[in-house]
Amino acid sequence: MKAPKTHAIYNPEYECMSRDAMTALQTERLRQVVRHEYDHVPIYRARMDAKGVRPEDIRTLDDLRHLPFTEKTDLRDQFPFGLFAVPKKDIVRIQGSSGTTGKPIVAGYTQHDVDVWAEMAARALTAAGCTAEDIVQVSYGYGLFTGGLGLHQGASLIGAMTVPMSSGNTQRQIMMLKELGATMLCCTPSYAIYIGETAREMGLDPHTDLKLKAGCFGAEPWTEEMRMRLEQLLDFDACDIYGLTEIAGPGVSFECLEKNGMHVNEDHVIPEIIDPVTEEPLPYGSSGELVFTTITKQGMPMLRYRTHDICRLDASPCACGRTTVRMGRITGRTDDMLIIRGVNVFPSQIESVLVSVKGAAPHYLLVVDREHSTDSLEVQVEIDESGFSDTVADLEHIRNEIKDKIKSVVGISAKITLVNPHTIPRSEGKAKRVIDKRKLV
Ligand code: DLL
Repeated sequence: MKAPKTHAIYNPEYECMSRDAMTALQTERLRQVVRHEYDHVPIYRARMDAKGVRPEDIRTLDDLRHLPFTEKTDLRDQFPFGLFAVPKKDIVRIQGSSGTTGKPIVAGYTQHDVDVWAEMAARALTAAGCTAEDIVQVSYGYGLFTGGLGLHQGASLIGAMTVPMSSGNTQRQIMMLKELGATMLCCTPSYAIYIGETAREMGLDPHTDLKLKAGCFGAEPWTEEMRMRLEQLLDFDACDIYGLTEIAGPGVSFECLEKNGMHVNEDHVIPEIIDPVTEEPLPYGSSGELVFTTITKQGMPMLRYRTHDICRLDASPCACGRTTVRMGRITGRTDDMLIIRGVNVFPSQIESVLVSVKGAAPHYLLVVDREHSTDSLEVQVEIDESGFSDTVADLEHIRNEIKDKIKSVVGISAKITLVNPHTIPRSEGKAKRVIDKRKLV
């Protein structure tokens, strides 16, 4: 049941600021955060010194380009507390996601950071039509992943009835949607499609049996075709929402019901688009790599964090009245990170598992597919010459060890196919490690 389009705004003072006022606010906040990072985080001080940049050199937003970048590998190398800019006792929350090897990356939040993030999520939910009258079923995973807790905090701040379902157990999800009369659903878009398809298979008619009016869907790339399918399956409005652990979870940017790009919470983060090769900033409208600087975070502020997500920024006016710049859909990545069932997966993590398993060779191919709206991962791995002569029982043991380790290091189940030595094609250049057969529709 689609609700009438609303243009309610959670915090118009900031979301509808004039460009001049926003620039002044961002500049002031940027100067403070740069000074704070320089004084409290040794790697930022070292990098700024190496570039010959002092905090007082940052006077305008154009000066951002003089600051050093931050990479996911920095979070891994400084794991767990090296990037904290406040004493550990001031950190009240840890969230995390996968890093480029088995080691996770973590982000620390002060109470202020948690409150800011909750407001960002509340802004996103409000933009999708949520009010205190609503019942919000949160079907993102709860835990270190920011999806569940992020939307939960946002919905609670609005005063909506919040249902912390977490992900999984789809029939039960549907029973709760129906029995509680949830009006909003939040989960990954692929899971939402699966919920919609399962509800149909269970004989439910979303128009009469469910009360859903809208939802916030993100954490993985999706397309306009997927939106159309999802909206048709569940008979509601599906809005895109973006975020990342390193900056803040869901709510860094979000779509309003105009569905024409995601409004960036610019009073808290400054977005840039850069050319991933030259690392030079690109003007609005160009497609390139998205980079964020946080300007209100205390626990672990980030200067010029390279997301490796590719998109465009659009500063044209939006009919909703918000004046914040909008991000287009994420159209790809500049690195090899895959998102499989909402989990960030780097081929190097799988490789780190394979080298630790006796009898497995580090020659592998990841085959990613999507069956019935659910992602699947097959890891084809060569057994090494020594493993090859082994018995069937030994091969089974190798397969199980790889499967268990991948589950514990990467966090997802994979099908393991052992193949004969020298059968995975070798490449003279960059090895081709991934075949992604998923069509996003
Ligand atoms: O995925 C936070 C989140 C939770 C966002 C729930 C939206 C909803 P991470 O696990 O750190 O955080 O993964 C961040 O996921 O760099 C993108 O590559 C991808 N991503 C997140 N949102 C979107 C989106 C959460 N709307 C990484 N569209 C990011 C495309 C997205 N990709």
